[in-house]
Amino acid sequence: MSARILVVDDIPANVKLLEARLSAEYFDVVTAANGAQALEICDRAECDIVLLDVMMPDMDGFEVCRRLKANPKTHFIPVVMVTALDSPADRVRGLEAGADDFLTKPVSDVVLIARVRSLTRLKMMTDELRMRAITSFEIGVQAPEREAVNDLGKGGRILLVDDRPSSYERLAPLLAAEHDIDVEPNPSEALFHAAEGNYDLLIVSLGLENFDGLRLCSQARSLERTRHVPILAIADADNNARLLRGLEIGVNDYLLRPVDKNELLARARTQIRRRRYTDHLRDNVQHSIEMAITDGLTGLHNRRYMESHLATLAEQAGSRGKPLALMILDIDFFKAINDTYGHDAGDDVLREFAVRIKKSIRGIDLACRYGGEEFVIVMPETDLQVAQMVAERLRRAIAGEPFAIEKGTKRIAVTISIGLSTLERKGEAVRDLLKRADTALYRAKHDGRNRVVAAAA
Ligand code: GH3
Ligand code: MG
Repeated sequence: MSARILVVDDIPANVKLLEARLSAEYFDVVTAANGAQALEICDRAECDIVLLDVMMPDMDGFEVCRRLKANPKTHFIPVVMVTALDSPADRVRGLEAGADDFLTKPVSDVVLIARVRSLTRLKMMTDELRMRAITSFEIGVQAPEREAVNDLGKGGRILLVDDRPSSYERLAPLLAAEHDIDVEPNPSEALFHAAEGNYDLLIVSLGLENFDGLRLCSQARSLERTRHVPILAIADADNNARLLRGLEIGVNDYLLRPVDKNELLARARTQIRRRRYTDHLRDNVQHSIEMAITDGLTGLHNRRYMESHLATLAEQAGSRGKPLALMILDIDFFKAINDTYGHDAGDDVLREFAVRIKKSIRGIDLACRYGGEEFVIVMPETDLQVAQMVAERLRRAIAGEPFAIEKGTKRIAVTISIGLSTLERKGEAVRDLLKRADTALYRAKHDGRNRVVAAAA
């Protein structure tokens, strides 16, 4: 996993030093000698992470960072401030400007590489999500950039795992000023608590009495429900090795004791903001996946989904020696409904038809809109006899109860014809299964409609 790192510093010797260390670890390095240059490079999306000197003439690092984070095109690029200033107040200033992390000059090699690696992972993940979400932006789903730029990172749900009363009794009220905070003093309950609580941030003390805080972090990383929840570790100042280990296993950020109030709040906000942004991206991806497999009018699966899923179902049935039934349903004289009552009335009928289908099938059955007014239902573990019963029941559910149209002011009779087929042998092509159901449907139409016809074996 390699990334392109932008090193920004007005002193050439500093640039050279960082460049050499990063290159030795196979990172790709670009450099800028001032803030304006750095902004241009970021704007052209030519880097993954920025290492930013604070004290520069013209535009200082804080300002560069603020601008990067205010720009929807660049706000997701992780920024590490590299600074000789190391008071909590300086760090808070940087965090408020939106910095993701700090390195103190002189920069230790190990810490530099650990941080850059951890941010690279983060950046890769966000890029991947952004890329997948682009499709949904294109079809009109709101891009999360604007919200992300304006999110202050307050009002998050935080779980603090800390077994020292003297510590959590101080930290919890501080955090409660901006967030909803729960305290879990019992580390062996913490993972369960975290998985159940839908948190935006876990804060984990690494100095727990009888429990390895890092183990908890690593468990949280591997558990599905907590995998994406950011972790902020609180460590004792003398334990650098454990912190590095933590970063390797996926701890997102850390604080050293004694914990500075403002730094705690600023780091919590940064993590929560980032969490919301990636969540939002993830939702967009989920949404576009759903759109891609769902029919917009009826909410049933669409043809594309059915065709790929039917193949899987048929294979499963074949290999397990179970039956599989398929029916094609087609509304009778649907064109006449459109012609008489209008296209909207036709849509009402299609929607209501889908509702009745859903009511009459099992959870494991697969229903989809195959096209226009034609629907397909796939029924695993169902033989011909049962399938015929289900189809007949469905036919009656349609013919037996008129359909409401024009906002319920009118009711019209609707009937359907159904063609049925079952998997004949292991390995039979899905195409043939569909074909035989279609032929049966044709016969149902030909024989007078409003009826079920099973394909000849
Ligand atoms: P048959 O009994 O032989 O199936 O006759 P039919 O009129 O149902 O079949 P035909 O294929 O002639 O007409 C289907 C009509 O369905 C034509 C098309 O305009 C209409 N249709 C297709 N998709 C939609 C839709 O999404 N909404 C509406 N309202 N009508 C649709
Ligand atoms: Mg029809």
